[in-house]
Amino acid sequence: MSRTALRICPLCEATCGLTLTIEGTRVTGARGDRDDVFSQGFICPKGASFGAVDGDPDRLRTPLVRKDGELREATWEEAFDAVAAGLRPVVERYGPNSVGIVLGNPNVHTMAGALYPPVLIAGLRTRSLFTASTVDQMPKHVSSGLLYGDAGAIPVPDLDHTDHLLLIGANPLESNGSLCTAPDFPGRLKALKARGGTLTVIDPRRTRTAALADRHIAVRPGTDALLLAAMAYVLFEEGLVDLKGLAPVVDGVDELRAAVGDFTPDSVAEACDVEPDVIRALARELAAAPTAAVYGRIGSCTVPHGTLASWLVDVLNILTGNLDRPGGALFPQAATDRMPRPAGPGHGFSLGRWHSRVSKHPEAKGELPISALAEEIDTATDEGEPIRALVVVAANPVLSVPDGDRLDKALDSLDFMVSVDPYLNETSRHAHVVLPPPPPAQSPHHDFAFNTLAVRNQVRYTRPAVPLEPGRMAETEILARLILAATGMHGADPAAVDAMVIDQTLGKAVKEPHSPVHGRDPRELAGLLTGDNGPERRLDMMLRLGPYGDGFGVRPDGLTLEKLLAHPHGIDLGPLKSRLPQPLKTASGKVELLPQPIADDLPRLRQALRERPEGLVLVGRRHLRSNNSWMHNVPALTGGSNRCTLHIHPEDAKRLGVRDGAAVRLKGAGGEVTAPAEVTDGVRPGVVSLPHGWGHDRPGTRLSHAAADPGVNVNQLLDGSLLDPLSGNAVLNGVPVEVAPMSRKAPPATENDQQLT
Ligand SMILES: Nc1nc2c(c(=O)[nH]1)N[C@H]1C(S)=C(S)[C@@H](COP(=O)(O)OP(=O)(O)OC[C@H]3O[C@@H](n4cnc5c(=O)[nH]c(N)nc54)[C@H](O)[C@@H]3O)O[C@H]1N2
Ligand SMILES: Nc1nc2c(c(=O)[nH]1)N[C@H]1C(S)=C(S)[C@@H](COP(=O)(O)OP(=O)(O)OC[C@H]3O[C@@H](n4cnc5c(=O)[nH]c(N)nc54)[C@H](O)[C@@H]3O)O[C@H]1N2
Ligand code: SF4
Ligand SMILES: [Mo]
Repeated sequence: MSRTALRICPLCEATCGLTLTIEGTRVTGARGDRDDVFSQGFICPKGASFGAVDGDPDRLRTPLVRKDGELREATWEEAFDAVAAGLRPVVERYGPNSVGIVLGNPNVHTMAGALYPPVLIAGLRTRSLFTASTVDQMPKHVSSGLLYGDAGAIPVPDLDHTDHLLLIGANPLESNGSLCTAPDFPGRLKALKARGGTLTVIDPRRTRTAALADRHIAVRPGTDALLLAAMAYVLFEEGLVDLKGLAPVVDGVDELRAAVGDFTPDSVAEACDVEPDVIRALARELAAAPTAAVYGRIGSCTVPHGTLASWLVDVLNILTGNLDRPGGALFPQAATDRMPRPAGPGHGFSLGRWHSRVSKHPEAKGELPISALAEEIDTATDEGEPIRALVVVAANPVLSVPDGDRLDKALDSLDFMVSVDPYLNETSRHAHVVLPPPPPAQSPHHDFAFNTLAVRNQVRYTRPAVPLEPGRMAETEILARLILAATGMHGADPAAVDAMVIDQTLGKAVKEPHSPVHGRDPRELAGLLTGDNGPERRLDMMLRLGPYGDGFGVRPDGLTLEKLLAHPHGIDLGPLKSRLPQPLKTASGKVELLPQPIADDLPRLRQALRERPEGLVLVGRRHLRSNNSWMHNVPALTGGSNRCTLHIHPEDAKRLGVRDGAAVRLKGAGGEVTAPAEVTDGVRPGVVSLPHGWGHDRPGTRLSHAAADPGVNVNQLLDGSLLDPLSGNAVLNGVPVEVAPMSRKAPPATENDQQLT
């Protein structure tokens, strides 16, 4: 007998509602939930394979603990004993910074990952925090921090209402969108065109997204900041700047005009490889559109000027009056956001409050660059202790971060490492303890992070679709116990962690004059919380304190967990609305258009006007049926186009003697890899593309399918030294590489060829 259950899909940022078919405790099917208030039935091939992802036989079922050098199955009790015994002596002997925390991408796709890591970081008081953000969107956090005073205030393009979308370095037809949560992103782009809107795509590859566009600009990788600066220049020069309603909340327009004065279309054209007339047209189209949104993603962030490019994306939205208005780029308001305080000056955003020990990288948003993780472990310095123990939650940095080989060795040298991971993979194989979370069908779901980035305000919660299998532990409980073990409270009741957070949060809320619970008794409020367990009570608390909440009875028709449970397909909270000046937390209480750290970084951009790559440069790409490094073990999702091949333009292939399908050798600053060539004019000349997340051929893993077709690790071509200095974000795109055919009988090299010697 089969039944169905609802589950929000955790496999990408689109957060589609799924209807799962369940036989016994096995998920045998998944289709889009037509009644979902946000996704309305949309599903992609990854979501359709939810059952296969969930039921992967290689998922770990019990904890593993290293004994006599080998990882062996153990009980939960043994595992947490080992965690406490491994971490505490390191903290006590060498101090909190000697314990590193590494948080990977799936933390934004689990409730546990949203609710517990902040408690772990605060409890350990370590500054050695590294996350996937510094191989991803840290430049956007920094630009938002500087512009708006809040690193979390990220404007989202109003996809469903805009007349013109300028999309930079993103390929939502494969990725399904990022920092812009939108189920059926492809359908929304088609709807934009159907209502007479226009789409412009800037990408060195002619992606499936670019193929939809009215205009595709195959920019030279790494030069978007120059291109966007020149667009800002044109807006000023041609008198197209029109802040509209934003004028009273924006500071620094004149300073900005002076700062972009050098970036004329003629001066950037050669570096970007885009004609000056085209740059002018881009600026004019943006200004002329009734409404428009500029949106940049991975290709605009993971480059040497990532923060400047991210800043310029918002600058263009502001100069054309498109920030914070329907059809432009808006700040979402999620149900679990804190109750907005009244508008007014805030504390602003600081960078570099501390620095990494070895290379002195400035912190950003409390994090150090994950590219520096290996050196923080393997390099001794006069001041401070190296990292000797590591807590890794949902991360596979050996594949996802530059120079995995070095990190591989560094991890081996640690006194202690614990991984919270469902797989024994390239990273967790180094752990002394592996704590496996249950598969997604056995976990509850709410999108704390993605609802703050969604193109429509809405709220949904799904309880576990399948009960926990015997011997399993919820990931929320795993992380709560891990916090206790790491902070010297091993053995205490994990519910104490939630109770402490609830106490602190309510205690603060009753003191805030703008809170609906101002002046009330926190214990009385705690007693009103509903939910089956700590995480649910915390969700209830956040909903009730939040902008749509019932305020613990103040607004009886407001949101509570009970109300949400009564709406299993979610509750629509309406389209995005204008919110400025309320979200601003800058010291001036205004949008600070030309913040000092940005102004200080512009000379570096001016230098880039003269830079031209001599040889080929590498960019990445994503495939629809994949997700970073961890979905290559599911047979239903591999094969076909989802393969680790090197895309190379026919002209480059011909010049280098590279044949379609033949093996080519790539060499970069961090090492060499070999991959089959796919000759295609889908990449522009001068650029080659290799996807990331591959290289599943290391020993000691348990990834039977992935190991059979391992691919190669593109990040081995990088040595981790290339960073965007403001954000510490890794440069993953536009990196110089040498390419040569493997066959001996390559045509004779000419002087201009990038042959390997
Ligand atoms: N060259 C290059 N490198 C890149 C990128 C690129 O574009 N080019 N992209 C970068 C980006 S954007 C990102 S976000 C990073 C991602 O890099 P990571 O954050 O390292 O993410 P993944 O590689 O997806 O690895 C996720 C890990 O979480 C585990 N996992 C899966 N589900 C769960 C769960 O429910 N709970 C727990 N605890 N663990 C789980 C998986 O088994 C895996 O070990 O990679 C970056 N690396
Ligand atoms: N199927 C699938 N979906 C995913 C993921 C996945 O691995 N697979 N990962 C998820 C994650 S963690 C993230 S962060 C998002 C990322 O979502 P997206 O940002 O949409 O990611 P990509 O598909 O890598 O698109 C980046 C594009 O930037 C282009 N590019 C490279 N360099 C430059 C440059 O210098 N300038 C410009 N203008 N473009 C450049 C690349 O050619 C590529 O087409 O996707 C998420 N969704
Ligand atoms: S688009 Fe993303 S969230 Fe939607 S079904 Fe596919 S993987 Fe899941
Ligand atoms: Mo990402």
